Amino acid sequence: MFAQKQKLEVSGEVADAIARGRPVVALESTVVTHGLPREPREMSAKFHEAIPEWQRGIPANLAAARAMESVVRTAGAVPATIAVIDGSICVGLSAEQLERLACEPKPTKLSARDLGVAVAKRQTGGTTVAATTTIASRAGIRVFATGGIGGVHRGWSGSMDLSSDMFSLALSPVLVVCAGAKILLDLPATLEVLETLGIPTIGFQTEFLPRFTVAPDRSLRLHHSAESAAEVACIASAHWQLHPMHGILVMQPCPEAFAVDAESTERHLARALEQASAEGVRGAALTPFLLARLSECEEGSKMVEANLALLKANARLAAHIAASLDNTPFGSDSP
Ligand code: PSU
Ligand code: MN
Repeated sequence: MFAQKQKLEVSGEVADAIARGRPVVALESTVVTHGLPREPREMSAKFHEAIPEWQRGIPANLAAARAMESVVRTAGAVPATIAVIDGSICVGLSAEQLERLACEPKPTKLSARDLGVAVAKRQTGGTTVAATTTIASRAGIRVFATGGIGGVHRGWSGSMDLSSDMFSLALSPVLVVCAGAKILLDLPATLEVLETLGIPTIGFQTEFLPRFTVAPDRSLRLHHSAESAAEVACIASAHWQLHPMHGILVMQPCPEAFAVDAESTERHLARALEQASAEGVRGAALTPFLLARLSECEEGSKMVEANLALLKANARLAAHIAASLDNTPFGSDSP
C-alpha cells in the first residue's frame, strides 16, 4: 500500500484543487487507449455543432481526451485524467503526457488487478473504470466520468466474464457518471450483479437503463432516478454516510440526437461476437475488440459520434455534480 501511495503522481493543479475543496472530475484513459479510433476521423456537421471543442485533423482518441478535459473546465471543475506512464500512477496529465498516451503504439489496458505489475514493470497504459475508480479514491477524488461501464458479458455462464468495473465500484467511494452499461453486455445480468454488490444505479432524468450508444428501452427499469445534479449530490452524501466505502452509478442516456438504433447495433454486434469467438478473443481483449468492430461497420461513424457525444454529456454532468457536492477533502491519507 505504501509503495503504491508513493507512486501516486498528482499534478499541481489537481492537488491544489483537492486541497482547496474545489470540484474535481476524474477521467479514465482506457477509452483513450483502447475504446476509440486512433486515427483522425471526419465528423458530421451536426457533431461539430454539438461539440465545438472538437479539434479536427488529430487522432480521434486524442481529440476526445482533450474535449472531455475542456468540457469539465467549462463546467467549472478541474479535470484529472488518470493513467499509468512509465510505471507512475498519474492523476492529472500534462498536455505531453496526454498526447503520448493517445499515440503510444502498444499501450497496456490496465484494470485494477494490473496496477501493481504496471508500477513494478514501469508500463504505460490506460486505466479502466475499475483501475481509475481505485486510484481516484486513493487520491481523494469523488466524481468520475466515463462512457459505458463494463459489466456481465453475454455468455457469462460459459466464460464467467464479469467486468472488474463492478467490483471496484463496490470497494471505492466514487460516483461514476456513465451512459449505463455497454450494449454488448448482458444488461439484465449486469443490473443484478450491481444490485448484489450494493451499488445504487440512478437514472439521470430517466427511469430506464441507458444502453451506451443506444437509447434506453422500457424493458429495463431502474429503481432510482434523479432530476438534477443537486439531487444526485444530495443522494450521494446520504449514501456515503451509510456506506462510506461504496460507489454510486449515475446513468445518463446518450444525447437523443446521436443515439443509434438498437436493431442495427444488434445486427453488427452479432457479427462482431461471432468473429470474436472464431478468433478466440476473450478476457480483457474482448471489449476493445468488439468496440473496434462496431466502429468499423457501415454505421461505425454514427456509433463513434454517439460514443463521443455521450462522453461529453457525462463529463459535463460529472462536473456539475462535483460542484454540488461538499468537496471537503476526505481521508485520502487514512489507511
Ligand atoms: N466506455 C467506453 N469505452 C471504453 C470503455 C468504457 O465508452 O473503452 C472501457 C472502460 O475503461 C471500461 C472497460 O472499464 O472498457 C471495460 O472493459 P472490461 O469489459 O474488459 O472490463
Ligand atoms: Mn472482462
